[in-house]
Amino acid sequence: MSEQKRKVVVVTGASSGFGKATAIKFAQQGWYVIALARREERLQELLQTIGEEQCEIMVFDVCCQTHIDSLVKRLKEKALHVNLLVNNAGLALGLESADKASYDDWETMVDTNIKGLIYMTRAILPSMVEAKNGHIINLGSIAGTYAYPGGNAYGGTKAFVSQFSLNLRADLAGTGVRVTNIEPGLAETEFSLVRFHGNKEKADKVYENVQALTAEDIAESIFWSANQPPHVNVNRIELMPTCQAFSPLSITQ
Ligand code: NDP
Ligand code: 8X3
Repeated sequence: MSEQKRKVVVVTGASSGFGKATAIKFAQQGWYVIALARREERLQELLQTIGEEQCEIMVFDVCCQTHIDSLVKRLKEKALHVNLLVNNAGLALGLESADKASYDDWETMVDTNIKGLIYMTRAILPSMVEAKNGHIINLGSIAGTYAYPGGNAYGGTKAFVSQFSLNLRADLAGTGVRVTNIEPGLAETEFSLVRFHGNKEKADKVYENVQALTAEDIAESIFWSANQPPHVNVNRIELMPTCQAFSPLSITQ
């Protein structure tokens, strides 16, 4: 069977968490997976798990235009049409209040969560529009809707993802290309380990004694969105663990 007889999904940030679970889920369901991330060892492990028949990997930084260009070149050379792009790579760094936050952390979040996501989208979209077939699924967050102390720039990047997703819908009306924003709440992945710059004790505390969402829960919602009939566009899915809810608005004197 030629690769294109199977649907093709590109997953950014496939080396852990949601991206890894999504790559596995789609491969199990017969899709051909192109898995991208910076950590090669993790990608090799994923390749072993899924199998080379079903998956290819690429060491890839969404902030690097050369990497994006070489992906597009590789797709063209292999005559692969991308049916689905999952813009999942992203991160939160730090939880300090805005007056104490690190400039470097803010810059990395903007570069990855915003610029990486829009440049990936820009690179893949023309082939989808031409084929009148495609789907962009972005990973937003509840942090893009609900503010919390220390969320500052991270929440801002995810609000961008939410609005960018809606604006893509406006541009793509009539093309057959679909756009979905998945907006999860607390989910146990490497997210907190990254947010706290590798402090495992601090990261583990976030998930202590609570039943957070799992990476597989999110992969399931991505898979469900992608498998609606072509006339159905899921604009957004917001999901939280049952243990999480909204805090009251604060009033200080
Ligand atoms: P993880 O830290 O487990 O996974 C993040 C993935 O992104 C890793 O595979 C990492 O791979 C990749 N990544 C980070 N920076 C880059 C980059 N510059 N280029 C390519 N890949 C990159 O976290 P999650 O799975 O939880 O997060 C996935 C997405 O979901 C993020 O966008 C996050 O903001 C969002 N999210 C997470 C929530 C949570 O509570 N966990 C809730 C809501 C949204 P590598 O380091 O190998 O490059
Ligand atoms: C991650 C969810 O609530 O930790 O995007 O910001 S939260």
